[in-house]
Amino acid sequence: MTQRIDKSLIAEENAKLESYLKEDYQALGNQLARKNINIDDITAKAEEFQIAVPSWGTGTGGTRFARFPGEGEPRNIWEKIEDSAVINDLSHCTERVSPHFPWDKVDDFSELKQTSDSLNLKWDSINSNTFQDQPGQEHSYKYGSLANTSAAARDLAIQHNLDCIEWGKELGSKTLTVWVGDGSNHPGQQHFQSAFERYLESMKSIYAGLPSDWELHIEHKMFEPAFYSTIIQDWGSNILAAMELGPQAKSLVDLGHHAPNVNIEMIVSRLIQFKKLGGFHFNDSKYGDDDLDSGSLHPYQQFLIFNELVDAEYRGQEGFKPNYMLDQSHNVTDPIESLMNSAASVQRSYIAALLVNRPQLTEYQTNNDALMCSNTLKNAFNTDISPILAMARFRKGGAIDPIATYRKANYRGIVGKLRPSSGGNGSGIV
Ligand code: RM4
Ligand code: MN
Ligand code: MN
Repeated sequence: MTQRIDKSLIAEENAKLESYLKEDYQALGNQLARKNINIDDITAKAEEFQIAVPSWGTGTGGTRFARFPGEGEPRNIWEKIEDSAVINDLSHCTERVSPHFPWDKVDDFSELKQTSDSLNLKWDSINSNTFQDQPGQEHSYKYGSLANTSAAARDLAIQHNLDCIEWGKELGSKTLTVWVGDGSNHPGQQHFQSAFERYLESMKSIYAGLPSDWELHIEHKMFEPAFYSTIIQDWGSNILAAMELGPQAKSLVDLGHHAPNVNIEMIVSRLIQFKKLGGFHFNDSKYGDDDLDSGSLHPYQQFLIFNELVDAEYRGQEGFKPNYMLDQSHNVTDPIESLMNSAASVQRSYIAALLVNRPQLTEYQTNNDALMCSNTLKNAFNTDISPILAMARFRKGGAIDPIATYRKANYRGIVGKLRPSSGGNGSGIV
C-alpha cells in the first residue's frame, strides 16, 4: 500500500500559516521592490527550480564503523520512490529521482516506470556501481573496475555501464553518471599513466554506447576507497577525460570530493567556460566526503557556486543546462527530513543568487572596488528569502512548512510498522 501525505492535511496545516506567510511575503516584496526586483518574478523562478533526490539517500547511511538502521527505512526501490514522492509532495522541487544500479535493479522496468508515473516522479541520471562486487561475480573489482589490469574485469564493468544505459532508456533518463573507486593504496602500486589509459579505453566503449541525446557525466573524487591515488582524483583529470571522450561527456562536481579549502566555485566557472559542466552532487562537508546535509555548514560557499551558475544563466551561456542532484548520507536524522531541508537549502542559494545586482557587480569589478563587489554578493546572500520559498511551495500545492507537516502526518511511524527491518544494510554504507 502506498503511504502518501494526505492533501487535506497539507491544506489544514497551510491554513494555519497562510496569513503570516502573506504578511512576510508582502514585507519582502516591498524590500525587493526598492531594488527594482519584482518578487513574483523571483517566486516564479523558485517554482521552476528542480533538484533530484538520490534513491540511496532515502535510506539511513553509515560509516566505515557501523550503520544504525532507521525506523521504517525503504527496503527496495519501490519504497524508496514512495518516500521520494512524499518529499516532492511537500517540497514540490524534487520531482526527479536518481537511481543507483544494481542497488535499484528490478526485473520489470516498465512496471517501475508506471509506478513512478503514478507518483508524479521522473528519473534523473543513472548511477552505475562498479565499486563493489555483486554476489557470484566472476571477475572481482577489488583492484579496480574500468582501469583494472585484468581485461575481463574491465569488460564486466563496461558491460554494466552499457546495461545501465538500457535500463535508463526504459525509465526515460538522459544521463549516465560514472564514479569509480579505482586507484591505489601504496605508492608505486599503480602505473599512473597506464591506469588512466585503461580507464579512458573503457570509457570510450561506454561513450560509444551512449544515445545521441544522452550525456555521460564523470564524477571525480580525491580519495576513498583508494587512499593513495584515485584515478579521477580531481577536476583536472575529470575534464581531461571528458575532453578526450567528446562533447557528450561532461564533468560532475560533488561538493565533498575536493581537498579542504579548494575554491569549488572557481572550478565551476572553468567547467562552464569550456562547456564541460554536467551537473552536481550537492552535500556539505567539513573534512572530506562527509555527505552532510547541503548548506548545513557552508551556506556561503553554496551561494557562491550558485552565483556562478546564475551568472552563466544571465549571460545566456550556450549549452548550459547542468543537472542538480543531492548526494548525502543521513546517519542521525530522518532521511526524508534531511532531503527536504537540503533541497530547500540549495533552492535558497539559487534564489539568493538571482538577487545579485549583476550590472552593478560588473561595474564594481571594472573599477576594482573590491569591498563593494563583496558587499554586493553579501547583500543578496543576507536577504532572508524564506517567504519566497514558502510561497513557491504553497502555490504549487506543497507545504508552507514541510517538516512540521511531515511530522504531523506521522509518516515515519506508519511506514515503521509496514516495513519491518530486513536487518540488512539496505543500499550499503554510503
Ligand atoms: C560516492 C560518490 C557517488 C555515489 C556513491 C554512493 O562517494 O559520491 O556519487 O554514487 O558515493
Ligand atoms: Mn557523489
Ligand atoms: Mn561522495
